[in-house]
Amino acid sequence: MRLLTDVAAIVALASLCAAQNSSTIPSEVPLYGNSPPVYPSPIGNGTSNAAWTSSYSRARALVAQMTLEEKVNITRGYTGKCVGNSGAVPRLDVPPLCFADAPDGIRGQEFVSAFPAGIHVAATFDRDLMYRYGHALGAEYRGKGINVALGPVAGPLGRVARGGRNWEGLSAVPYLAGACMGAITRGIQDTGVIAAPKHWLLNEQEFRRRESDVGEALSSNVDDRTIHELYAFPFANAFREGAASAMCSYQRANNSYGCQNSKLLNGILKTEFGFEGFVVSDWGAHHSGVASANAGLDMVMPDGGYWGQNLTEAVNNGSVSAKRVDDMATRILASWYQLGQDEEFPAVGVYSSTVKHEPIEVQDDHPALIREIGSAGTVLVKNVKNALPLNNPKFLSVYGYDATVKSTPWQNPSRFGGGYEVNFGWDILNGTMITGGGSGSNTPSYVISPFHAISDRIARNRGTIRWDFDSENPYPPYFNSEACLVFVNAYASESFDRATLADEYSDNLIQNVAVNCTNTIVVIHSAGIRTVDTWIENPNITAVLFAGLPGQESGNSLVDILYGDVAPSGKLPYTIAKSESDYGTLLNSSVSFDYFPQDNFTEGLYVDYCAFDKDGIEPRFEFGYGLTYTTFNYSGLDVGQVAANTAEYPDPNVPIVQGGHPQLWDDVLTVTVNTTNTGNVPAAEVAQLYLGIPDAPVRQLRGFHKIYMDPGQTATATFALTRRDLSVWDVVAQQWRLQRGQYNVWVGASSRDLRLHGTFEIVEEWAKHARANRGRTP
Ligand SMILES: *[C@@H]1O[C@H](CO)[C@@H](O)[C@H](O)[C@H]1NC(C)=O
Ligand SMILES: *[C@@H]1O[C@H](CO)[C@@H](O)[C@H](O)[C@H]1NC(C)=O
Ligand SMILES: *[C@@H]1O[C@H](CO)[C@@H](O)[C@H](O)[C@H]1NC(C)=O
Ligand SMILES: *[C@@H]1O[C@H](CO)[C@@H](O)[C@H](O)[C@H]1NC(C)=O
Ligand SMILES: *[C@@H]1O[C@H](CO)[C@@H](O)[C@H](O)[C@H]1NC(C)=O
Ligand SMILES: *[C@@H]1O[C@H](CO)[C@@H](O)[C@H](O)[C@H]1NC(C)=O
Ligand SMILES: *[C@@H]1O[C@H](CO)[C@@H](O)[C@H](O)[C@H]1NC(C)=O
Ligand SMILES: *[C@@H]1O[C@H](CO)[C@@H](O)[C@H](O)[C@H]1NC(C)=O
Ligand SMILES: *[C@@H]1O[C@H](CO)[C@@H](O)[C@H](O)[C@H]1NC(C)=O
Ligand SMILES: *[C@@H]1O[C@H](CO)[C@@H](O)[C@H](O)[C@H]1NC(C)=O
Ligand SMILES: *[C@@H]1O[C@H](CO)[C@@H](O)[C@H](O)[C@H]1NC(C)=O
Ligand SMILES: CC(=O)N[C@H]1CO[C@H](CO)[C@@H](O)[C@@H]1O
Repeated sequence: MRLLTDVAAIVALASLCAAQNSSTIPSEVPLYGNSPPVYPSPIGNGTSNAAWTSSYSRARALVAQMTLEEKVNITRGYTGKCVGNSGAVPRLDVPPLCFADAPDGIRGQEFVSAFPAGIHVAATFDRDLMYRYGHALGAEYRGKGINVALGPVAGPLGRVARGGRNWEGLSAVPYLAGACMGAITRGIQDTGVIAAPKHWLLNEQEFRRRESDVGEALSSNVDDRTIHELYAFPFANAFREGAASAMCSYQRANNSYGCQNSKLLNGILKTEFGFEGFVVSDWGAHHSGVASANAGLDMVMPDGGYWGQNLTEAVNNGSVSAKRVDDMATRILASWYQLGQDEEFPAVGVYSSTVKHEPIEVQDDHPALIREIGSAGTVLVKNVKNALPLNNPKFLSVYGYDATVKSTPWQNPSRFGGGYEVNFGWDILNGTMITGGGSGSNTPSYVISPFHAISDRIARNRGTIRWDFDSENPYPPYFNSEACLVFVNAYASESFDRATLADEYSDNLIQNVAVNCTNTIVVIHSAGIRTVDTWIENPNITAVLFAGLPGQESGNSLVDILYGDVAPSGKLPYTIAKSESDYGTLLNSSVSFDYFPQDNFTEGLYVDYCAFDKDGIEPRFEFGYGLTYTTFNYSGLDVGQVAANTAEYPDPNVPIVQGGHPQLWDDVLTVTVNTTNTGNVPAAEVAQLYLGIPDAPVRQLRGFHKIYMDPGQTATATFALTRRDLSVWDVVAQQWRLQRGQYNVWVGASSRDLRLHGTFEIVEEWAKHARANRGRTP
């Protein structure tokens, strides 16, 4: 059989008997990009490690007993209790698997926690908190009998400043996003729950992300190097940590839909990354039967899509091989065994809120962790006149719609952050924001609002608090008040991109308070970038906190910082520009209204601070920036050397395992630096390492180390750099390549606050020998 190209598959929309021939594409269809065919689909073999080998042999034994109908049955979804329910094989005691949202807490259930959103976790720059976050989330999923947690998210990465789902993801900087993806995945899976990193791949905006009556979904057209060094990069960490599932995406890539793109699924995911788990479609992202099966999709959700009985027929008539369906079933069951879900996995405890049921409480001690992450991810960007920490205040004024829980956020009982088209943002009716909207929102069992937590502190001190949540121009001012706290937010949701990075109502509110209050402290809960230039230089605005999307302990996390019980240690996971236009073509989503909208990622590797560095644009607050209540000194940069015998490419004779070539993860260079707390309060610093790789952006984050230090204490930050961290993707060799030549190393407190500089060189063997000989004294 001639294998169809992916483009043909898309154009012959959604038909299982899809075009077998690219000549069926109507000549008027504009072809901007063509996704290279990669067939056949690799057969999972469990060779990554002993655990997978055992899971595969058990899965194969079970699949061998199944009829074709039974195998096909477990590759599809059914309506049931969960957001997704896979088909079962009752005859062999294979249960349905329960799939649920969201990446920051189970949505729509009672007695669950609302965790901080992904972008907030990234802002902690703390690998230990990332792991504990994943572990706590996983424990809640497991407690509710949910087999597959739909997350974590590295797609969107955050290419588009106004992207509606950037907050579900981690950071537009692939190294930081990768560290989070790895730690969260390991945390989730250590509880026996399958993680499904999403959305694979190039899902960077909401506008035209899906097909509709105005045309097909947009096509993300991205070059091979950028795919590897930017968009696939953080996913590799999740696969390296054993992620047993992956969710393919809605949009197209080079005109081929994400869930039938053989280059992305068969090629990069299952061949290069050696993925042993199963690929599940995003909900309704199925566009063809034969094409998606052959391109590497293993399970369709939430129903049968173009599979079901059709897939059985396609096997019977040879359009899809029996081996491919065996592989789908084997991958699904091997993942189930791999996470130990065949033994003592709790029964599904997911219920509709309108049905009386036994409560299943899974919150455990997670509120303390949520509170800790909430403050650790809060970023202090301005602090003058010793505004913060507050010094045991007796009188505070609190302003703004975002200070308190208001109205009925449970209008839609399944999500606090609002859903899809609803603007739960700055509107004065909506109250404080702890997460964003859509499927990535969560359902807190309670919310500690900023006003609630501040009131508690004031009450303990027999003080006074005054408030006005509703006015854009609060009046009168309280001249006895020691500080005026203004709360605003910047909302985003799945299904639409943001219309602005800063709304006028909130900016007016802040300025109106500042007119009459010389100690105005601004707190912004934002689902991503929020510009501040209208008022940031106003001298009456003495402190500004980016409080992110902190989850249910929002107020407690905040007062820990305001009152100085915890010194701020969060760093911005994105760059805040002075003006929205500074983001250039990466401000907005694609605005193409074509039937086949095209989005050419012509900026390549230059997103976020790399774009600002390249174009010489001074940001307001750069990636990695964040103040605290003390100061740090950097000294003693020690840049080691890459071992003399380190080859340019990983050894081709070493087999690929899940996560890619294993040598990519070898530490090849260790850099250390000393940091000293030179101020008066204990605090944590995030030492950041930026690398200048030859023939790459001038500086890229390739290490961070968060260390807590008492006043006067010196600590050593250590950065272990892997082969991948030092490599570029060689599009000709189709392999990661260590560059030859001089590398620059900067260590500092942000992507622009670079305190120390060093270099090292990787030279050709022959050159190195020549040099060594020259240097030798006879
Ligand atoms: C095989 O079966 C599928 C599913 O019914 C159908 O769409 C396709 O046209 C068939 N192909 C052939 C060559 O008969
Ligand atoms: C496929 O294309 C070739 C020419 O490129 C044509 O001869 C053949 O008939 C086509 N087959 C189908 C099934 O359309
Ligand atoms: C995308 O790139 C293709 C190929 O270079 C070009 O023909 C097309 O005009 C570009 N589309 C847009 C919307 O820029
Ligand atoms: C898209 O096309 C570009 C240019 O030919 C290529 O480098 C890249 O690998 C392709 N990606 C996919 C997913 O097909
Ligand atoms: C397919 O799965 C459904 C849903 O779990 C189940 O009711 C049905 O019995 C399964 N069919 C077969 C053939 O096992
Ligand atoms: C197992 O699959 C991986 C990924 O496709 C492949 O690289 C490897 O060669 C396979 N190993 C064996 C023994 O077939
Ligand atoms: C099978 O294919 C037909 C025709 O393409 C489609 O209408 C149907 O939804 C498909 N799915 C199932 C489960 O039958
Ligand atoms: C500031 O205070 C003065 C009175 O002292 C009042 O007239 C004015 O309206 C106030 N401005 C705002 C914005 O509240
Ligand atoms: C700062 O506050 C003082 C006192 O209310 C006021 O006179 C001044 O105009 C304010 N400055 C700004 C820039 O709002
Ligand atoms: C961004 O989109 C808005 C409409 O949503 C449009 O008015 C504006 O011109 C766009 N800006 C850029 C830089 O494309
Ligand atoms: C770094 O700090 C440690 C511990 O204080 C100290 O022993 C070491 O000499 C310092 N290294 C440099 C290079 O300053
Ligand atoms: C629950 C609630 O009050 N929701 C409101 C949030 O704001 C939008 C307007 O932007 C209103 O339509 C909702 O009713």
